[in-house]
Amino acid sequence: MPPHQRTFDLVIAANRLPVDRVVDADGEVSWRRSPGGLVTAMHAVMSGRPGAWVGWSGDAGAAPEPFEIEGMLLHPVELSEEEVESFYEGFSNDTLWPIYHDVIVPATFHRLWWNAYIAVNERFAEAVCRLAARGATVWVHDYQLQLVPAMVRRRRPDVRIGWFDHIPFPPVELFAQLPWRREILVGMLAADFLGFQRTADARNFLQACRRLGGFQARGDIVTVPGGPGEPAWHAQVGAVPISVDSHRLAELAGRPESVARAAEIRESIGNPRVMLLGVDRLDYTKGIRHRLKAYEELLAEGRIEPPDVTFVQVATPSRERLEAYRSLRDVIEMTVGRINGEYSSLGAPAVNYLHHAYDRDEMTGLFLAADVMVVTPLRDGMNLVAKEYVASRTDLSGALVLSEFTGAYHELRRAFVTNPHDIEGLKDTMMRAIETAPSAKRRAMRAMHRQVMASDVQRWANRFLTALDAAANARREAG
Ligand code: GDG
Repeated sequence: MPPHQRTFDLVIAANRLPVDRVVDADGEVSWRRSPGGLVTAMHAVMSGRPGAWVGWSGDAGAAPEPFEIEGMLLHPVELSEEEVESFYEGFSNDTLWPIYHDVIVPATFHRLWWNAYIAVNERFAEAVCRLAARGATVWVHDYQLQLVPAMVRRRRPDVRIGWFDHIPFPPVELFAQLPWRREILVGMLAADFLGFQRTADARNFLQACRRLGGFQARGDIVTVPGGPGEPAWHAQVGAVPISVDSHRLAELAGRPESVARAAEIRESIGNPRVMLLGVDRLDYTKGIRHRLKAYEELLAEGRIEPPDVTFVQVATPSRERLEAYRSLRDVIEMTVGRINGEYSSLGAPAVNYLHHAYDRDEMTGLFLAADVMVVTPLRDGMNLVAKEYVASRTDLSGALVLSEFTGAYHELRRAFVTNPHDIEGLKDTMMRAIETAPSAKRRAMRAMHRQVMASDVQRWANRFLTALDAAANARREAG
């Protein structure tokens, strides 16, 4: 059957397809798996399950034909150049992203961006409905597609709809700033089950439903009154923290090539006694500036000295057309330049700064090479990097500095926990992570490693799908 006529029992909708289009020197087109938290997690979940994935290819203009990869149908959705600016860069990343991350930078509101958000969400919903078999499970992801549940429900009352929020759900006072707050809540509430990273996110959502939507929210169920003659709708809300493909990461970490690569990396930066590592998308939520400031002050105070202690920062390029991201890059690169000018010697930079994306093997080499992983977001839904580091440390060595403003903090309590706004505190925490006796670090890492190995991404997906089934079944029985 031609791909566009097939239907599926599981349909994923996420802003991006899990692949990037690559054109080689001969003009040959191929698809490469893209980096990013959602994709990394969902790829692991989808492998081995037949299904379809609806998403944007990453290029503006006409969408490529649907194609199959590893048994999964990928269905590209078209975004025009104008929609990339208004829907993606505008409403998603310049309105919602700041509001949902504590307004670390101010949010921008434009009514035209909102119109584009509606139009693109409709397009996603149409594609989902075309691909969903009767009674299928539809799993909608993240803040770019909050209206899709209601748009799908209107066309296809037969399907079960789950929605998962990868980023924080903001406190009601911040969410209240959105001129379209009620429409967004109504859009989401057509799902049978809405999953969040932390209990606090689920609580914030329930409060927004009560205080801003005027809906009844009792326990973890929100009731939406039906139209005339229609029954009320009940949406179930819960916390289902996402995780990583722990066993695969541990297996990769155990390969002799990974161990050899880690040794090479350390060699290439002058064999420091302590290698500190940061790996983030270059995003203002990740606290890269704060950790560099702490590191710079530790150098200035003579508490550490390169090449004995060296910092490696991977800052993966992200959202580069947005002003907030461009100016963040300038500030970070200026800081790195200043630190290196002041504290490096020939062949031994104080900060090794890498503005590239790397493949998974190289990431594993970096995780294995690092004595201290520094994860200091000001706000982060989960932070998979923290969990990836812990999963990779199969010999139970290493130390994790972890911001209390990440979702991961709620599970990895044995980390060296820090408030990144408190630079003195961050400096002390980094020093403790360097100086604590290996035996104590080992005990902490053992507890965290066990936790991450037991709660992997497959378990997360099963928990989500089970909660969705339970919610949909309860609705059916009640109706
Ligand atoms: C969002 C939420 C939530 C990064 N650089 C490279 C690369 N990565 C991979 C990491 C990790 C993922 O991307 C990043 O995930 P994070 O969770 O750290 O952050 P976001 O991208 O902001 O993700 C976040 C997540 O969704 C999942 O729900 O945890 O809170 O903001 O897997 O390893 N991967 C490769 N090369 C790179 O250069 N291969």
